[in-house]
Amino acid sequence: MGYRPHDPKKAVITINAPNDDAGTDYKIVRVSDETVVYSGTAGEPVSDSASQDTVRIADFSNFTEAGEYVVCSGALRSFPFVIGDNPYKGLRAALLEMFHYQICGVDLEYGVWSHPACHITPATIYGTDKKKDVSGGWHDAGDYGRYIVPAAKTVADLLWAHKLAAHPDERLLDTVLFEIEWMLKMQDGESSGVYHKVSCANFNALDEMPHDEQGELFLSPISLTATADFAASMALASRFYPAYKDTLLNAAQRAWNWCCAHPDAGGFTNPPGISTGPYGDDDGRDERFWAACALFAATGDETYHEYIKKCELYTEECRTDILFPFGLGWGNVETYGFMEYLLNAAYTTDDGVTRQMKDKLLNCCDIIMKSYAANPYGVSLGEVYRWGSNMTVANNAMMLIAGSRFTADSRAYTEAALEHFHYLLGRNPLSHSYITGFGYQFPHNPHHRPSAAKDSAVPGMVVGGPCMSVIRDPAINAHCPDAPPAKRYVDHKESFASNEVAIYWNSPVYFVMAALGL
Ligand code: 9MR
Ligand code: 9MR
Ligand code: ZN
Repeated sequence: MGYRPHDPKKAVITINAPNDDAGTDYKIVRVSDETVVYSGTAGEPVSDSASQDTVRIADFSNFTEAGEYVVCSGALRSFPFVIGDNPYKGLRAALLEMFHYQICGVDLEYGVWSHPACHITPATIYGTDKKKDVSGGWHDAGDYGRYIVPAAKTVADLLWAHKLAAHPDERLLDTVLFEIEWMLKMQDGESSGVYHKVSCANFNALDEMPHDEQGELFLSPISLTATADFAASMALASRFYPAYKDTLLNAAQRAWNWCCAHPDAGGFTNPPGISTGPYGDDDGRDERFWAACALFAATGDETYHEYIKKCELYTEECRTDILFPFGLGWGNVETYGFMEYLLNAAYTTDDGVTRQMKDKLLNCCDIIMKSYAANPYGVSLGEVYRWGSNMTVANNAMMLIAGSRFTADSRAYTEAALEHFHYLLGRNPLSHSYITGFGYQFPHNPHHRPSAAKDSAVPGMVVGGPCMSVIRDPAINAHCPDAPPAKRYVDHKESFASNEVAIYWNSPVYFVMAALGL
C-alpha cells in the first residue's frame, strides 16, 4: 500500500522462473509520468523456504519524496504504492468500522449490507428447556456464531490499542461497549460461570444474510476458558468505562470465583448435536493467569497477587511447539497477563515477578526477532502458516510493540513490527493485500456470509491468509493444494481456511496501527 517518507522501504524481487529476467538493478518509477526517480542494486539472492522462492531485497529507504510509484526490475513491475505522510488513509477507521458490520440483534443500516435485527429469539440452554436472552454482540467471523473466547481477545486488543494509541479514536469505546454488553448477558446468573458460545446447531449456508438464519439458538455449556477469559476482559474493561465499573468488576470477580470453585475443569468440546466453532483448549492455566493479573491490576487485591506469585507459567521458557507460542492467540493468552502486570497495575508489584515476566516477554521477542531477520518478507512465521496466519503476523508485531517498552532495542522492535504490517498490505509472496478494499490486489471474495449474499465484500476486513493445513477446505483443495505454506491462499468465497474474516484478526491489526501511530 505504501510507506511514510522516513520509514524503511523495502521491495522483494522474485528472481526464480518464470521471472528470471529480473535484473540485479532496480528502479523506482513515478506512475504519473514514468520518470525514473531512483535506482539501486538489489541485495544478494536469498532463498525463502516458506514461499520456495529465491528473492533479492531492494532497499530504497533513502528515497523519501512523496508520490505514487512502482518498482521495476528487468521485466518485472510491481503494483503501484504511495510514499506520503498518510499512505494508509482510511484503513484504521475501516478496521474499526468492521465491528459495526458484525453487529447482531439490532437493525443494521449499512448500504447493501443493511439487514433487520437478527438472532433475537432467546437461546435454549443446551440440555434443558430453559431459554435465555443473549441478543447483541458481534458475529464472530464469516459465520454467525458468537463465542466468548475469541470475543475476549478482541476486546482486549481493542482496549489496549486505545490505551497505547498516540491518537486514540474516541468512537472505539462505544464500539467495544456493544460487545461487552452482550458478554455480560452470557454469564449465568446462578452459578456465575460463562456460557462458551451461542450459535445454531450447525453452520448455515454461505449465502444467507444474518436475519435469514432462523434456526434455534443454543447456549453451549459453561466452560473454564470462557469464564476465565470473561473475568480477565471484564476486569480490563472496568477501567475504561467509569459508569459501568462496579458492574464489570462484580461480573469479573464472580467469574473468577467460579474458576476457583472448579479447579479441575477441562477444555471445551462441542456437545453432541452442535458443530459450530469449538474454540477448544485443554490448557486453562494461561486463562486463569490472565484473569488473576487483570483482577489484580483493577483492584490491587492481594488474593490475586498471591495467585500470580504462585503461578508457574511465566517461570517456564517460551515454548514454540504450541499453537500460539507467544501468548496473544485465542488459545493462549499469557501475554495479556504480562501486559496487565507490567503496564497496567496501579498497585505495588513484586520485583522478582516483574523481572521474570519481562525476561519471558523479551525471550519471546528474541525468538520473533531472529525469525524476522531470516525472512525476506519481514515476518516471523518460519515455515508455519496455520489457519489465521495473518493473525499470527499481527500478534507477533503486537508482541514486539509490548516488548519495545522494556528493551534498549526499542527502535528495532517497532521497526520490525512495521515490517510485519507491510506484509499484510501486500509486500508478501503473493503480492496480495489481505485486507478487503485496501491496496491494489485485495480479497474480493472473502468467506463472509453478508459479503457472499450481496456479492460485494464489506471493506476493512482482515482475511485469515495462507493456511498449510487445509484438508477440509474445498477451494484450497481445488486451486492450490500443493502450494508452499506462504502461498496456500485463494481469494475464493469457499476458502474458510484462508479467506475467512474474523473479529480477532481485525483487532490485532488495529492494535498495531494504533500503537505505531499509523
Ligand atoms: O462458514 C463456516 C466457517 O465459519 C468455518 O470456519 C468453517 C470450518 O468449520 O465452516 C464453514 O461452514 C461450512 C461448513 O463447515 C460445511 N458446509 C459449508 C459451510 C459454508 O462453507
Ligand atoms: O481461528 C480458528 C482457528 O485457529 C482454528 O484452527 C479453526 C478450526 O477450529 O477455527 C478457527 O475459528 C473459526 C471458528 O471455529 C468458527 N468461526 C470462524 C473462525 C475463523 O475461521
Ligand atoms: Zn445476528
